[in-house]
Amino acid sequence: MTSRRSFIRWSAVSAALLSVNKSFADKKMIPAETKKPVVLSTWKHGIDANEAAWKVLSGGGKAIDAVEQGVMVTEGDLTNLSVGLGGLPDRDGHVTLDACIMDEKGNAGSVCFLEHIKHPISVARKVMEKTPHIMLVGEGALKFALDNGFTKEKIDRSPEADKQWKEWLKTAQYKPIINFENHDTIGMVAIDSEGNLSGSCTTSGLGYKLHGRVGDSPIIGAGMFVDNEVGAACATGVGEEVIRICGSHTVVEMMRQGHSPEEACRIALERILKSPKDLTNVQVGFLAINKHGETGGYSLQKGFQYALYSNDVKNQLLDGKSLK
Ligand code: SD4
Repeated sequence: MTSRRSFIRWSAVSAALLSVNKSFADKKMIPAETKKPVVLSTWKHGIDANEAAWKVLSGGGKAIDAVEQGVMVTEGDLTNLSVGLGGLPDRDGHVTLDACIMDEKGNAGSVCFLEHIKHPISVARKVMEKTPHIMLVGEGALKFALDNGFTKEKIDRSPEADKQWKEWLKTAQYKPIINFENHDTIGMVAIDSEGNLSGSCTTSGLGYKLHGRVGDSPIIGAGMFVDNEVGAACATGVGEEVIRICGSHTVVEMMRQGHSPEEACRIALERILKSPKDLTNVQVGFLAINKHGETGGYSLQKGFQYALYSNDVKNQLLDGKSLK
């Protein structure tokens, strides 16, 4: 039988535990209500992508459909030099595409080093839905795409990408450009009206990369990550630096610890900055959304922009804060 003294002792312990829990909840600063739906995506091209995503979300559609249909707009734009078949080639002249997608249940699909396919994000979704795997690469990814009804596009390089590559070949210097014409990889994260989160990311990768190089964008946890209990994040910039710290996963884990989306992005970038490498000319940007529909973006260098669409903010291009 519990004596009065031990009852009092246990009551004191429980009260202390409750107050720890309370301070954790306070730290999370849980807002009274969740903002939904919300979608945000990287760079200026995010504006058009958000429009397509919003059509899905505002009609009560699912976040996973919104993030696929959103980035398909960017993939389909042949004038875009950093996403889809219009992207800059590797140094041997091949346009090789990387993409990944993840839903609220933790299902994920990814393709890397894929050529001649207009919508790698949709191939990634098929990998997620039709196979027991997460990533398919190169020839295997192409075969899977063709077997599943995708068409092999004839185009090797867009006219502009071809022109720029031939110009580049004259010096063949490898120097990533910090904010590539202000539009780069597209990463997108969204919360739908049911409060479910999803994310997508698609890119032609760094221009003039080595043949076979794959960046962060198709890697679940690096280029993009979703945890439906906590939040979602995506990345843009020099993929090697993002992979080194499992960037998007790190951002989500920081949100789990109670940090706001913006703080979470900043903390992940500070981790990148600890690298002994010279990061003077390296750009990395993160976007994040939490379970309450709060959002944030942050980058290493100035110049990172992202597009945000919610009921309050009707598709605006915002300047992310930066460490430098
Ligand atoms: C990559 N993160 O392949 C992508 C490309 C990108 O700025 O975002 N470039 O590393």
